[in-house]
Amino acid sequence: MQNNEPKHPMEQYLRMDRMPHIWCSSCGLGSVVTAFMKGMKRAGIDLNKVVVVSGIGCTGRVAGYVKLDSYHTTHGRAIPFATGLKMANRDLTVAVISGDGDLFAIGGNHLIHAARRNLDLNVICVNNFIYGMTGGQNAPTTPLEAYSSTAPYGNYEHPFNLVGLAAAAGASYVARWTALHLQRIQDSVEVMANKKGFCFMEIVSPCSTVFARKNKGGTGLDLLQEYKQRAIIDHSANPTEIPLDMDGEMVCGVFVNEEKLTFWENVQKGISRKVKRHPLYVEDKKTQY
Ligand SMILES: Cc1ncc(C[n+]2csc(CCOP(=O)(O)OP(=O)(O)O)c2C)c(N)n1
Ligand code: SF4
Repeated sequence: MQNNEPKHPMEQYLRMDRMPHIWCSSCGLGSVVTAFMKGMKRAGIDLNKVVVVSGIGCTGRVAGYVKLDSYHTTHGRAIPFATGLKMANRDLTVAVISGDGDLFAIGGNHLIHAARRNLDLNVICVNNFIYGMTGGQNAPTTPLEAYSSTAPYGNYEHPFNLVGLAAAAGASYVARWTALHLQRIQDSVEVMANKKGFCFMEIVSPCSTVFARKNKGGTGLDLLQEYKQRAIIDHSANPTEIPLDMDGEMVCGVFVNEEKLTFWENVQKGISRKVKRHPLYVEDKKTQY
């Protein structure tokens, strides 16, 4: 008998046995996952060799939902975990997808050093300006004067500018989009998947349940519409000069896209200078040191 049940359009990319997911309605995370999976597919790489690593938080659930090898690691430790994976098996494409709190608060030190070393990782930070999963506490990205459950009079702290920080720390690729720039996100995922070195993408995404509610932002869709109005694309912008606040422009684009030796290439270069029979030395005919 023919089965006329409608198929989920993302069925081939998601672990359907985990559905329904736990994300709130009109949260931006679903769109981010769709764009990520489509971008990876378009990148033309073997999806059996793609691994997703997440830390803890609402964004951290991505690792559980994508139909790829994936690891849901401890809070803040997605990057060290991903580093180990990539070092142990350089054939893998390793993508870290995690929240702004996970990557820039508890995990902040790991992120800047991974960028400094130019580790071969693709890091996607979903920035919803708050700690979503734990009830809306301040994150290091919460804009000045925004309300959170730990800032009932408005936030007094200057937030990190994520793209500025990643670029200043040495990332080879740095982009920022909102969760409405779905084609742009796919393009960036495709580029990052095929690019060597530390690639970083910030995706500004609505948290309908805590950030929107505490800041009278309406639904997630209302927030997305607001972000769309505020977003401008300027690839030539200096990433260190485009912080995000509560009502100014959201400058989006690809701000850094350069070639430089990765950590592994520097290891090879160092070893080849010393001894070519070292167990870690792998002759690479394309790269002459
Ligand atoms: C060591 C440790 N400290 C604190 C927590 C509690 N905790 C869970 S998720 C989270 C923050 C999540 O925020 P973010 O990374 O921005 O993710 P979101 O939920 O907003 O996507 C915190 C502090 C934890 N799980 N482990
Ligand atoms: S709490 Fe916020 S970030 Fe978490 S699932 Fe709900 S809307 Fe999304």
